[in-house]
Amino acid sequence: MKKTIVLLLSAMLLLVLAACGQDSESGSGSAITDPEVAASDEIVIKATNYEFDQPEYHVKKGVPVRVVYENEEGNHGIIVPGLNLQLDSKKNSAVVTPEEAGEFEIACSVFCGSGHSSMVSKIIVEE
Ligand SMILES: [Cu+2]
Repeated sequence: MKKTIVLLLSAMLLLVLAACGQDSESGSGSAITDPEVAASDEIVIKATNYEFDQPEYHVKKGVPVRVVYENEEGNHGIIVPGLNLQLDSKKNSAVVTPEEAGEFEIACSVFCGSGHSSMVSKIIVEE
């Protein structure tokens, strides 16, 4: 019973965090995600328990970039709502062409345990 309550509280906290994260970017989808586009750049995002390997990842506006996700420890995934991007250990790469400069939050897309809500990073799109 106690476990259920903790889980519920965590889920609620997550929703609150997700809601907060969204007002920094107006709407979703300032990027084109297309696996057929040839990427001219690449970033690799690695996840362990419970963090990503870098606090931020830099890409360039208008330049197709292949985003590769690597699960190094535990079971995680990434979701970047502002760039229409979601990857995990099954679908682990996509080509994204960011159309707007700015900061886009990365969160873990898998409820992985006690450190889940602290798994955040960002993709910075430069002009
Ligand atoms: Cu995680």
